Amino acid sequence: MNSTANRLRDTVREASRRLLAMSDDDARRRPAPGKWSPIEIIGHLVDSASNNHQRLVRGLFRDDFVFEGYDADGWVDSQYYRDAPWPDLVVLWREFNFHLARVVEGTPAVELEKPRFPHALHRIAWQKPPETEPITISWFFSDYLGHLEHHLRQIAADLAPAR
Ligand code: NI
Repeated sequence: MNSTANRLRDTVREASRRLLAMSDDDARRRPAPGKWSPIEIIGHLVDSASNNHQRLVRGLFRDDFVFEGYDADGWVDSQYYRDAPWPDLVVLWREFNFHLARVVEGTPAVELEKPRFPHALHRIAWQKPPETEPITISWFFSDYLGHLEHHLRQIAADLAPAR
């Protein structure tokens, strides 16, 4: 599990360097009408970090893993991420993820690998596992990282010069 925590830390450290070098205009530009700008994507990733932080820590105190989802678009709109100070939001996102990496690193392997059932990850995870089989926090955290990497690729692709 340390490898996933390390990968999260490396990914976020590297990405935040690139994001902090991005101009304010680029950060706020929507690639197409109705699509998120980079600042809205990072806002969505702050929502992902905060929701999954709750699931991660609460999950340690119980045998199941049934948690509510959230309306990603509604959350991004209602918090006015588009008007947030860009460097501050990037730093919030970076530090929140460094905290998550520390939490997972400090959690005993037996807790990370313990089968948890029932779960809601067939509804709320990024790559949805079967409803009928137990999940582990280790799997959940890898899925969290996969979702984060997916959105960083999205920012890079949106910024790439038009072909
Ligand atoms: Ni997403």
